[in-house]
Amino acid sequence: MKIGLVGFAGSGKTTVFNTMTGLHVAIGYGGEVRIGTVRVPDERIDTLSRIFSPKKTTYAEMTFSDIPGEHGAEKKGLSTKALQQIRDQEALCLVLRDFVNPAVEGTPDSLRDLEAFHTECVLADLEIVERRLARARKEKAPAQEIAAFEMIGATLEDGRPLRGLSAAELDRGLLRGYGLLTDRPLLVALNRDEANAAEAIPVELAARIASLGAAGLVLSASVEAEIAGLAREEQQAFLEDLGLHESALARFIRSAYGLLDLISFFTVGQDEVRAWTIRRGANARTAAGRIHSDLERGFIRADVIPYAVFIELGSEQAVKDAGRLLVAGKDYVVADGDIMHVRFAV
Ligand SMILES: Nc1nc2c(ncn2[C@@H]2O[C@H](COP(=O)(O)OP(=O)(O)OP(=O)(O)O)[C@@H](O)[C@H]2O)c(=O)[nH]1
Ligand SMILES: [Mg+2]
Repeated sequence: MKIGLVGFAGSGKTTVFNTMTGLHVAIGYGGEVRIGTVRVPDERIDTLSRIFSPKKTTYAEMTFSDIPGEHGAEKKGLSTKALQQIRDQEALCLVLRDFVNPAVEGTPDSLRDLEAFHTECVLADLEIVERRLARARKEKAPAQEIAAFEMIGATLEDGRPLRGLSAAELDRGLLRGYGLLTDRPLLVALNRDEANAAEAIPVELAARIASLGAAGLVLSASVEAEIAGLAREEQQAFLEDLGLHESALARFIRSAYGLLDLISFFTVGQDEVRAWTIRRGANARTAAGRIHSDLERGFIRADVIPYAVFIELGSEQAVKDAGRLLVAGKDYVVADGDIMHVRFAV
């Protein structure tokens, strides 16, 4: 999962990046895009790894890109370069400034900044869609395709994000390759002073986040970046002082998995215990394809043990003996925590 940290200059993107990755990138203005990968903590993987003692334990990963808020001529919208960097991401995390930054003029107004970011995304998308529509008309594309792009254009003209359209309303196959920004899943991180670190998102802002089809989360990046740099045992006490129970990364991951509707399944053995990430609702064959395309193409069946059943009975053999191994065909809908063994032939 590739997540881009975006937002206006001085909103704290680099500080959030350090909070999430535990890295110590120098904060300040501008700079290059930085990339950092973190493992998605999962106690189930810790447990499976203890049981199997594999040569290798692999957690799911999340890659953060810190994208400088570079603006084009006279600050009229994001620059072409910044837009391209944002389009490359699978999901976006908009960092909103809710603290006084002496280097940035004016008092913080996170609702205004959210609106401004959304508008920039809408305009950037509209430009692409209008160009695409003009070409489709000129080339006499199928009426259905033209109608779809007209509907997309009208949605954007209306100021609505494309992510709000259901699969029935919009065939996303048409959008592939265009990198439309308002169709990207959006997480809004309200970055504030440590005194308010545990306070909820203001009602009005929360409502706007919801109407944009996004998810919101609060953090206090500068202090949480320091905490992220401490030894694990020390972190908890500092978090509790702020009124928090979990690290910013743990909260972020939970929000992101919820927003993107992601779940994990596992593969186990003496060589490797590993977590894989898929969309909820994916079937066994699609899940097999996450592991390797050969497993998807040559899929025969999957032997599935729900994590809870495995823990209850203690070993794969005990699960088999108890007749609780699930033999899953290609259409089986994978559940969070399924331990899968894919049978395939190529
Ligand atoms: N009080 C407070 N200050 C913060 C917080 N997060 C960041 N800052 C400060 O805000 C300033 C800008 O932070 P950066 O992380 O460099 O912001 P940025 O969004 O990466 O800025 P650009 O890369 O220039 O777009 C720094 O002085 C940070 O210490 C926060 O949660 N609270
Ligand atoms: Mg920065």
